[in-house]
Amino acid sequence: MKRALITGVTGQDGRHLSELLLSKGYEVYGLVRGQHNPKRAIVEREVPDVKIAEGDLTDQGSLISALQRTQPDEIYNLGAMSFVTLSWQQPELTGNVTGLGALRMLEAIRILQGNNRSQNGGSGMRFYQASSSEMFGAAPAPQSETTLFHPRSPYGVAKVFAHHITVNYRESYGMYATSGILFNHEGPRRGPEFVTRKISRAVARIKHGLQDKLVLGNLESRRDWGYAGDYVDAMWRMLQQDRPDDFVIGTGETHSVQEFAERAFEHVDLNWRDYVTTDTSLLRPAEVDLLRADATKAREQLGWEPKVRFEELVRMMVDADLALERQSC
Ligand code: NDP
Ligand code: GDR
Repeated sequence: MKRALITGVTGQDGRHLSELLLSKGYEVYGLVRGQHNPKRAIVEREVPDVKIAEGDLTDQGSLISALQRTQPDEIYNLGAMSFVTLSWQQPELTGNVTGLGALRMLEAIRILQGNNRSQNGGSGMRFYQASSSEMFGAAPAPQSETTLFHPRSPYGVAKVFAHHITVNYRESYGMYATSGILFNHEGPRRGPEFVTRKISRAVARIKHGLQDKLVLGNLESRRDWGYAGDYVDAMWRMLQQDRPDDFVIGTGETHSVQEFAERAFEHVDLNWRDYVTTDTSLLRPAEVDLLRADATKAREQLGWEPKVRFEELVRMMVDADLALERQSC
């Protein structure tokens, strides 16, 4: 039986990936930080077969101990301070967790495995780094594996560091270290601080009479939005390749924040214009205007394609929030 360790198991992707790996027969360990982490209960409820391993990406020793205890074949480094807006308020913490956290996990693997250049050979631990389309930032679309990075936030900069250090450990030590450059992916498990979930939740609450308006920031920015359940499958496929590599994952479609809001309100027979207002305090110091993936390499080499498209994603999220909010009525 294969063993996997997932950092960020309490997050959106961590829970989707846990379900996927458990369904494939893996023994799954999830790294959880903190003394009284309220998200731990969510993991225990939604994916009870995940075994919890204590640890924090800012604590090198805890990562070495977690690897020693769990002896994983595959490590998925999904843990991060992942909210772009907050990264301007807490840039150092973002660099520490999102950037240096990846380095610490790579160091933990290197220390435990030694510099034996066992790029795969079947024996080494395989490492997956959760890289992001935010690394592209202001780079022209469509963005692929060969597009130059131009990050626009402390978060994007931290992810660029994590990405390059992953490539560097692969080249320096022959480690099996792969980086998945994923474009935005969403779903009912998305945190409420992100714009798609903020919209779907507000639409549901407005429909149920629990809220009367929705305040947003930049309506013009465009994102390549896919479904998280599809994207964790791409992560797993990457670590099944003979050789470590980098892959862009996205749908190839791009839509504005306004379009997302339009579709979401339409789904419950409301007009977005009657409810949405904007507030300049929600604008970012530097924005990423346009993201659209060129995921040709993933399609050809991994056989990966997104199953859920934009319209279905919007409906799925609104329906899930309608059901959730109904309980509070
Ligand atoms: P979430 O914000 O939902 O989850 C982030 C996870 O990181 C949480 O489990 C959180 O734990 C954990 N974490 C935060 N700080 C630490 C720390 N110091 N030590 C250990 N774990 C920590 O993110 P997603 O699931 O959406 O994303 C997963 C990864 O993929 C992230 O790295 C994100 O940056 C990246 N990514 C996401 C994309 C997306 O569209 N969703 C696209 C591209 C990349 P806790 O619950 O304790 O806070
Ligand atoms: P993003 O996601 O920054 O792309 O990062 P987010 O949903 O936060 O923003 C997307 C776009 O929407 C605009 N926007 C708003 N955003 C938020 N959060 N709240 C608002 O009220 C609002 N109004 C407009 C933003 O300006 C932006 O243009 C996500 C995260 O998951 C990262 O961790 C990940 O790496 C990238 O996706 C790919």
